[in-house]
Amino acid sequence: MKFVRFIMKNAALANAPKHIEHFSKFSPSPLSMKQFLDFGSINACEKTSFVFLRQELPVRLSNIMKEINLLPDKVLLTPSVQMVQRWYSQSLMEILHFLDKNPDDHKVLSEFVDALVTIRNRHNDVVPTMAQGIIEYKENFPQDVVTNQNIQYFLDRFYMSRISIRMLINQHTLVFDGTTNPVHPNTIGSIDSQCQVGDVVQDAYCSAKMLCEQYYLRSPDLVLQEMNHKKKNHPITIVYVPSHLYHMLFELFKNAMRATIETHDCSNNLPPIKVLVSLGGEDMSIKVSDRGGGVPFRKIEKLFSYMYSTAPAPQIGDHSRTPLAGFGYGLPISRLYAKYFQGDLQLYSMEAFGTDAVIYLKALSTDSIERLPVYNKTALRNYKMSHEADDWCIPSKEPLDLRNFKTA
Ligand code: W6P
Repeated sequence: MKFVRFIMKNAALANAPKHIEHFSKFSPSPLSMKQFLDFGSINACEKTSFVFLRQELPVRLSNIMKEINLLPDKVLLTPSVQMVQRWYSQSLMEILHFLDKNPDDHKVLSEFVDALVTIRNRHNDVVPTMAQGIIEYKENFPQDVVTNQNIQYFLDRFYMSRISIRMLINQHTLVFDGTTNPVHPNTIGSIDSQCQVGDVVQDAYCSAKMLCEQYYLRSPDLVLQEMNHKKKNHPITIVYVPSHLYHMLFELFKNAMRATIETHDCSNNLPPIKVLVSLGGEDMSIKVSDRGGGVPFRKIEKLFSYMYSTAPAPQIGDHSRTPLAGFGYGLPISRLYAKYFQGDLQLYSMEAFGTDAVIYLKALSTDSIERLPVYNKTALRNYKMSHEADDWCIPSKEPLDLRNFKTA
């Protein structure tokens, strides 16, 4: 019986490429914060959301599946990446089942919610599984610059696509699960229309502080300041997904705390982590400043590299590494969360002193529009390119011997 199911499932997946071909010809449709809120407010219409998602989800899935196929074979053919690819095919086929269903049938709508929940769970471990794929590639092939660049380019787009697909699924399942959320009247799905930035800073700091104290038995203090340009002394709020903001801040605090403690090993007083939240007409910016000794400029880009930060999982009983920051995909994925709604995350470090990490978000919900990868000729070219020589000289290690240039 298990065997029969296995055969049937693979037969169904065999049809996937033709659907991917079709749906990848459409560009994803980025939604604004306002559109997300409209789907879930008074005129909330589950039918409209269903009809939109049964088209949009296949488009977003197919667009990124075309890019998975552009990965170098050494990466594409690893067992982990193959597994992720099957999950995507499976999920695509499950959504396509709804294309010929009647949107006025309540049973169809509730089956759709169930299907989305199943799909979301299937993809829970995509990030560690892709990381395993990178490890498998690194173990079996010598690294080269071109493949590394391709992987960085791909994973940024792939994880951004994943963030956006999960956002769509979360909004639909949260808004239409038949319950309201009376505790937070301002939240619609995962969006808070009055997200108090200072509160999220405090929450993320507290969680990082607890982790930090478990390992180092102490932690730096937080000094939080707000600068609200229009409404002086009013708490700063934005329309945003608090869980995304929390994710970014938690990551920055872990890094800032580790750096602070490890550079003040023998000192009794730790310099505090200073956070400045600033709201202007266009930007809402959050600066997290530590005095943790900084990072040399040359190494800043590496902090965002999937390749550099992919290390084999620590062995059981290996206590040599702390769980507090610096491993895994925390920083690159935090930057994707910031970019997802047209923001950014940047590091400004001064070696020997400390680091400022700045999160830039849009102050206006009308500017907060999804930033989505699209599979097109330009994307295709970016995978094919950069096999050529660089157009900047390689600095020589040896001093130039000027005697060779002496005229007779
Ligand atoms: C550091 C390295 C780092 C990364 C991200 C955020 C803060 C910090 N501080 O030393």
